[in-house]
Amino acid sequence: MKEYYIDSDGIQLHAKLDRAEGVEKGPLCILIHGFTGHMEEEHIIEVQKAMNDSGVSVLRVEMYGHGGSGGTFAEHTLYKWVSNVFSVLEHVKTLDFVTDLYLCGHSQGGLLAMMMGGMCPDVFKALIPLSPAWMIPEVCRQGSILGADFDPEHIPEMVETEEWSLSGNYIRVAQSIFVEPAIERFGGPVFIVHGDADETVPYSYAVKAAEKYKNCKLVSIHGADHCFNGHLDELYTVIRSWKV
Ligand code: FER
Repeated sequence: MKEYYIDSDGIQLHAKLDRAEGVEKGPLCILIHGFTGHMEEEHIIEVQKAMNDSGVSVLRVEMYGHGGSGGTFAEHTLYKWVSNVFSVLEHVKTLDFVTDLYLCGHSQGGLLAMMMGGMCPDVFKALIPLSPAWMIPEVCRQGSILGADFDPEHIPEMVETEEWSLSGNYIRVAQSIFVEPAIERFGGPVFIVHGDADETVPYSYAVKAAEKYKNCKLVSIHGADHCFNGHLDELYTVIRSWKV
């Protein structure tokens, strides 16, 4: 494992690269955590291990305001995360072992993967959204996120719960995002993994996304929650058996 920082317009993004053993040249999967998440979460590590064991190298990167990266949580937005991924892509160009590129993200990271797929349909060979939170733009337009309610037409300075506080700019950005056009623009293989007992992001969104993508396989993990707690072995098996 190599640990380092990737510059993203002056913000240092914390990254860890785990090469697949015995693979001189091969695919790389960029792996991104969710909202309030980081790269050492059990489900993220499980996916990294499964990918590595499948011969896929993995670059875990923590996005703006998360984990060991620069920026504050309160000031993060999906546009900042989009810029972060562009910076990661510049960095990846310097890795000479990389053949194909995959993008995998959990939850808000899964939404990000779906957005990036629409912007860079020729860059990513495949997308792997895990419990993708692609209802975030919709719920922000309606005036609620993760139990915090607000007036969607008069967005407050800050949105707060007991666990976190977030600039209203997060909401403004999210409200401007429409995921369907991004879904339409990506014709490559998409592999969605979602627990059917997820109470954070309803499983029905995975079904809806799978219907909209041209080339999507959806695997549900029965009884699994948003972070696949207690179902990590199944998550491993599902990722391990995935073939592009
Ligand atoms: C929301 C539902 C889910 C939300 C964020 C998420 C900010 C993302 C969760 C995750 O990334 O794990 O309403 O609003």
